[in-house]
Amino acid sequence: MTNLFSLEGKNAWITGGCYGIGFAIAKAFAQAGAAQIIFNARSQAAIDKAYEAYHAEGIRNVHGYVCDVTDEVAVKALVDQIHAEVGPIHILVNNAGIIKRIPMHEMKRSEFQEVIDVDLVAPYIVAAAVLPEMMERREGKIINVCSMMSELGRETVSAYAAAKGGLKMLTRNICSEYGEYNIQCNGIGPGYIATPQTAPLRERQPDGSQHPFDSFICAKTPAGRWLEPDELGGPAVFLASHASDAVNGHILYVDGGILAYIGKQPK
Ligand code: NAP
Ligand code: GCO
Repeated sequence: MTNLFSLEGKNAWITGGCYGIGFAIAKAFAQAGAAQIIFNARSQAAIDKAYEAYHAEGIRNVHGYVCDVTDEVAVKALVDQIHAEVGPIHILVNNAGIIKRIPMHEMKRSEFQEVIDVDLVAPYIVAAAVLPEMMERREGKIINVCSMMSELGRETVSAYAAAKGGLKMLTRNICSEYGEYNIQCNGIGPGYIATPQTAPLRERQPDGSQHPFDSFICAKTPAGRWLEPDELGGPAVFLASHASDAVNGHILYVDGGILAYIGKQPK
């Protein structure tokens, strides 16, 4: 029986795969045998730093490109460059994302728009750019990195929740529109993961005490802890592999049970 979870012979593009969740997913893909790993960032400095991190992990079949995922012209040009320099794109992970934590009534329209552009419009831009080759090949995997905020709201993250909620439905619509081409588009919904994006929510208070939000999330997670980026690797490999060929339009929540749990009663 062939290894359904193998990514051998597959090239994978993880947007924003320099660190955090994207880097963890790329590592897992490499461990699953991916042929080539492709990532991008907005600066060459970030690319160079990421190469060091990949090489430190022994991953050398990796290709980094400077590209802002909100720039449609640059994304389309990068797809052509990847085809010329690396080969086909079998797997796309729309990972790149930002968050702005500002009360909605205080948020500038430009700030709201920036979050929407990166977290919702860019996944559309990048997916639309890689779909033609997947359609022609009649095979492809698209994984959109959603969020707890694809299902839940909270104070100060209105733009992010709107984007991630939209990304859930974009995932389902790509599934609906392109399933006939043997393209599977699913979402992965991380819970609360210890990355630079959530570092402000875990910072020690001036008196050395736990950040209130840190305590809150530990109480909301059955395991009583933040999750690590590497814990997303296995679920991402599943969604990128033939093991999930019959899974389409699904958001796989990797949240340690947050969505199932009312939360630990305060002592
Ligand atoms: P992170 O540590 O802030 O990393 C985000 C990555 O996206 C960075 O590599 C960043 O590169 C890149 N990026 C941002 N805007 C970009 C743009 N316009 N063009 C190209 N690259 C861009 O975030 P993370 O925690 O790893 O999160 C990764 C994804 O998971 C995001 O979509 C996030 O919303 C989602 N997520 C995170 C959590 C969590 O708890 N951490 C939970 C659920 C979902 P730069 O260095 O250039 O900024
Ligand atoms: C926040 C966090 C979350 C996480 C993630 C949860 O401010 O609540 O940043 O939004 O990033 O999206 O799944």
